[in-house]
Amino acid sequence: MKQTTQMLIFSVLIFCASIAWRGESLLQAEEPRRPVPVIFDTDIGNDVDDVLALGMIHALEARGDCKLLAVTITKDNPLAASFTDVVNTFYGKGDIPIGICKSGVTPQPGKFNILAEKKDNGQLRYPHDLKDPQQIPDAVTVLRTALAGAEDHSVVIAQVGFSTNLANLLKSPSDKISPLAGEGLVKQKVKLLSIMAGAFEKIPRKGKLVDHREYNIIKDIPAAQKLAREWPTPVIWSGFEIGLNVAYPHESIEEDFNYTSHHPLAEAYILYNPPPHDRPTWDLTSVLYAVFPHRGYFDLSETGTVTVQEDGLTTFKPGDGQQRYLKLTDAQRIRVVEALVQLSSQPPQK
Ligand SMILES: [Ca+2]
Ligand SMILES: [Ca+2]
Repeated sequence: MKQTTQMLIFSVLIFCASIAWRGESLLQAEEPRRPVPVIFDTDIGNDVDDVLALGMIHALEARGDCKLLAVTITKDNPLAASFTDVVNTFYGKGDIPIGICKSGVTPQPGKFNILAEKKDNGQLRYPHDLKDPQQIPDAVTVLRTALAGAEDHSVVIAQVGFSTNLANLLKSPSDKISPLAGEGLVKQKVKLLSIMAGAFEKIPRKGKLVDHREYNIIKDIPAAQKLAREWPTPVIWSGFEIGLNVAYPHESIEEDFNYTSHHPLAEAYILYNPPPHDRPTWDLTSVLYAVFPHRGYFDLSETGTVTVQEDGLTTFKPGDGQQRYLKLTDAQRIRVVEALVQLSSQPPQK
């Protein structure tokens, strides 16, 4: 009998220890102070997940969860900036600073940024005032200004395009915006980089699991290498596999955006790849983590470092380092889809 009791106590102890260990391994971040200051760095126009992600940020801002400081763009076409201004203006935030880079990368207008110039009866369908390419500031200037004006260790950057702007920020010298050079400024102001790029699992293709050289990486490999090597704050990577496993239900596009006769998110989605297509939610996952890191939407890998190979493959090595990647269970996937749908389709505040 005594032995049975001892066994029981031992089992309970083991159980508690395993819970504690599991709690540790699943540990999410602390609740951030709200509103979380966010910079959105995007290649908007190359795919439509950037647009839904920007809509989400505006919904989160309306709820007091985040504050959008600036949008910087790595698609080298001025309509990307104009269309960003369209979306910001639609949500009542037409004065948010927008910057762009001159990189020559993906210079084509794309399928939906042309909505910025769409007219009905001679009037712009979507009013906005960032139209002249000469008016659009340089991304690094916009990034440095936003960071210089922020509280120390507060800013979360969601990078959902190429690493061009953030690599250029790291290289930037001190100037009249800040006495700190790029890396020092980032170290002082940025809390977290939440980035959609790379792949940390093999991806199914034609019935096989294969290495995936992810688009945001391969479009500017030197910049991605510099970022992975030198970025001085914690980095959370949302690999290709995460958004791929969380498809945006097209019924939402058909049903949730009809509160207005023209909606820039729904029209962009339809121009890009119309319902019944369920688009993966790559960029949205990085925004969700950026603002709700503590809510268990995702699990995290152990800490380590990400290396970007010459051919664009990303590899993760556990150990010292401030980088992790997102992981997702089936139960989490169901929660994440609902959160993304409700946030992207939330109407602007009156
Ligand atoms: Ca504007
Ligand atoms: Ca993107």
